[in-house]
Amino acid sequence: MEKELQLYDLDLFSLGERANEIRTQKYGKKTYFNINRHINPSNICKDVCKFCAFSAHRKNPNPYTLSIEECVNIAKNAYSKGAKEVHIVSAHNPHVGYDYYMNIVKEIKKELPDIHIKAFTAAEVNFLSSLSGKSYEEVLDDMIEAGVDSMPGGGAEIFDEGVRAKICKGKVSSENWLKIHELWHKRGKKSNATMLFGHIENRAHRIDHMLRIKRLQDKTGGFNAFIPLVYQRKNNYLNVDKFLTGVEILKTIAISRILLENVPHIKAYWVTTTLNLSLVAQNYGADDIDGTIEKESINSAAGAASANGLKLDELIHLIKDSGFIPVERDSLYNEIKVYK
Ligand code: V47
Repeated sequence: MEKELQLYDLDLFSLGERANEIRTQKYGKKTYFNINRHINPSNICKDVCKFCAFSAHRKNPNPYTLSIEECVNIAKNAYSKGAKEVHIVSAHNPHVGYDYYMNIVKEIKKELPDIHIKAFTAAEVNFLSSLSGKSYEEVLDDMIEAGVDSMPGGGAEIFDEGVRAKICKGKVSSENWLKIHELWHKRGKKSNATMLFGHIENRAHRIDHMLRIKRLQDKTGGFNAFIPLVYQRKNNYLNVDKFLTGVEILKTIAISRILLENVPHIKAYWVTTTLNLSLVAQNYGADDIDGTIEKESINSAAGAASANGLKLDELIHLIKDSGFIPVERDSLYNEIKVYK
């Protein structure tokens, strides 16, 4: 751990060089994105994560729960405009019942058998397990039967138990987050892994987080992408008065590329990294900047400029202009179209 931590002592350019070498070896100048649509079915949550501005509470006093029909219509509309993936993440709403979650997936799959459904973080799996009394295994099997194709990487936050107790007490434990992904991978399915950074954690916590992902990946090989999420500061209860510099963000992305050579992709999620910095991050190990999204509610509630997604033309043009080759991918990173 000490050795890995010392990577932060290197200057940004040396780190970037090492990370870029790995990125270039794997993908050359290609940068991946997809045409996707986020659906956040409800913002009513039984959990109280201090960093969250999305859940309905004093600072976001507009509770909502979409009907299953509304979710299906959103998916149909996105599909008609070219979306290949819906990314479904909800708050942990204890009032709608287990079947509500599964039926959203079932109904979307029934209407749109070709769309890839990336749904339910390990935090939701943990919530659905305690809501229903079912084991993690049973919930995951139900998800597969309903039509979930892959799992998003949310809910990981930061694995260090001390920090976790301060920022999201009561949410899925780090051990169980990892266990749920391991069970998912054992079913032959893929998922992503996130890390929320730039709040009260320190560099050692980030390294510890990455190494826990690396160890599980060595065992299962089931992670497609690692996504370092930059903490957004608005409208929440986490009082942070020191924020990350662009250099620290780029260093963290570069270190993740270096340490996680066994994870295929590093995603500089433009929503939290900002668009400009994610374009720069292409030179610091990142080979993916997520997608068009269309509507984003979780991070934009906390200040990110992502509420209305990003236009496809703009995304392509920005990647090209920064010297990289935009590649539209599907959710499992098969190439759909290379924009030369
Ligand atoms: O788990 C919540 C994070 C995540 C804040 O798998 C915040 O492809 C920053 O996981 N500042 C949900 N982040 C989003 C997510 C995700 C996004 C894009 C792609 C994928 C993928 C996954 O958003 C939550 C939490 O860690 N989050 N509040 C905040 N204030």
